[in-house]
Amino acid sequence: MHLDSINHPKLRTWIDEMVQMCMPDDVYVCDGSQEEANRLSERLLRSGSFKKLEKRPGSFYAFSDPGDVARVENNTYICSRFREEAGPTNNWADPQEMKGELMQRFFGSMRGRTMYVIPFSMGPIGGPLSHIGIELTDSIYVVLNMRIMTRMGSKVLEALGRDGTFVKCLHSVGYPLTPGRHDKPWPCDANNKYIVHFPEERAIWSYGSGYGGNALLGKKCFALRIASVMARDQGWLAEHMLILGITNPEGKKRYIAAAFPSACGKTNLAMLVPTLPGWKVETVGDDIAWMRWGEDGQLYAINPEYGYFGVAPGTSMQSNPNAMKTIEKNTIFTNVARTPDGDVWWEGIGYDPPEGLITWLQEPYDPKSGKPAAHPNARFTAPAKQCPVIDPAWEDPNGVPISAILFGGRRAGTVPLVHEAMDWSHGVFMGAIVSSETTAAASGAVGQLRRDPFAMLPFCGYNMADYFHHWLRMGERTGVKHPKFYYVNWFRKNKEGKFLWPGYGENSRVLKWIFERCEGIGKAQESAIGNLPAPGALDLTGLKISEEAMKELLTVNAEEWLADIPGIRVFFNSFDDFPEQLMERLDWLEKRLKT
Ligand code: OXD
Ligand code: MN
Repeated sequence: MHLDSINHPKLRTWIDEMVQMCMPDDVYVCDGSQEEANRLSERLLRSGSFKKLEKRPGSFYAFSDPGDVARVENNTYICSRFREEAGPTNNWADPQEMKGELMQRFFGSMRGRTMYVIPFSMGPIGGPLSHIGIELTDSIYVVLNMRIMTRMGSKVLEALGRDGTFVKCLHSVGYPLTPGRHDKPWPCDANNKYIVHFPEERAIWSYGSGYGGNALLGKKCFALRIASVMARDQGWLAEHMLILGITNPEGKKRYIAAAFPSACGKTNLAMLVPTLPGWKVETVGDDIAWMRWGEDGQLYAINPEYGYFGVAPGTSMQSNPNAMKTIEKNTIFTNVARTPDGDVWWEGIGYDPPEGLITWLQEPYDPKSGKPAAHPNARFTAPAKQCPVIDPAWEDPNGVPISAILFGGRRAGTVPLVHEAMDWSHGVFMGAIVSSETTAAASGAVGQLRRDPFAMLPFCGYNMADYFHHWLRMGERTGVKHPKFYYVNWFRKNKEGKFLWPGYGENSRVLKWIFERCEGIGKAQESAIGNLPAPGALDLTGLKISEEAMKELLTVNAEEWLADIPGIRVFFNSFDDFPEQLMERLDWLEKRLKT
């Protein structure tokens, strides 16, 4: 569509200003149609940025520059007016200074390219919990991914009207086609990436990267970093949580939200296939939840996204058959390996690499090289509605009522399989002490404990002390029905380093106990850290697991917990104005562990 199709004066002025700065050859407003997507995919096929996947209808293969493969936390900034507003866990820069620096980068950055205007809605268009963003980008790959990940196009402009509010999202790969310079399959400015948020202005400027969360600005940048600030200001919650529906054999349904750090199996849990007969799990979302109190006093959540941007390696018919079925068609694969007959492959897909495999670096695969065929952060971008177990209410604009909130991380020791908080503030405390051992997929030493409160450490757009206060305040609202809080750990190991719990579909046994606790029928026993399943309360029918392993999984080892306390205290003390209530909860916990 032509730029003149925009009849929102403020939006038009902003686009005009950005055009002046970025100097694209052309401006195009995306209508979101299939015809448009076909046309743009054709262009990427012709330029060599996309390859067609003959084995998967409507699907494409893309590979990135080796210097642009993941989110870049070191280059991510929260440019609030004052440093204290960003807090000790975020990179901060003065907004004016950062704008000045960025303007130089963006100046002429779109020369020789088209600027695409992407109107998108996070959440069902026009819904009471939804918000609109406009992304300006010079990347067709971004347009096509945004079309899967968000509701995008003309309908959003209609909903915006002449004066609706929107989040300003500016993105450039930073590779202008100046005279004599040829385009690349994956243009970027790998050494000069900036992922910058201006929370007061509700604006995002992203430069230099074309990958995932750096470039698809609706996801981490808007739906978490900017939205967390909007949520604090407006009295709701923007969280790094999956949402699932669970139905018991009698047909009673409840919804659960769950926060886990990256690489802890959120997509697998959201699409879980229960091993318990008669139980059913359905998916509302796998990464982000926006929640607010409903008029009936229940906490309601929507998934603001429209697709999944999932990690491919490790996804198989064993680990996540529903994800495998979701990505059979209309999917963009990035940095996986490809087969000569037009399919994809990755480590952990569940079968051997076929002959003639090409790695994500576009080299013939050599299993002896020790180098993986797919990048560990290779991704699929797939429409949510293709998930075979998508929840019937996943597009309900009012959201689904949340009965329980789970936190979890990867801990080889200390943390039992499941424990329950005593009340809301204890639940907030549980969220605040979330920690996870780093995996080989992330940079840094393997097995090191990283504190990742609410799994929001890289995604909170303001001071996390203030974020904890916000959560506590939300629970103080009168006339509301608090969901229950749980801390789970699927990753506990025995002395030989073997996982004690089988995980995946067997996690339905833990979900069943949580469900029954919400119904008021599940039995629990109190421990120093919270409520554990009472003996026999966890349904282990048909599961081969030793009594010893179960005992270990449900043990609270006071010594191990006490060893964790100093680290938590240091973390809490790193904030000014840390909530007294959570500090007292830590003292409470320490005292109980010592008696
Ligand atoms: C993600 C992440 O991509 O959390 O969802 O890193
Ligand atoms: Mn995530």
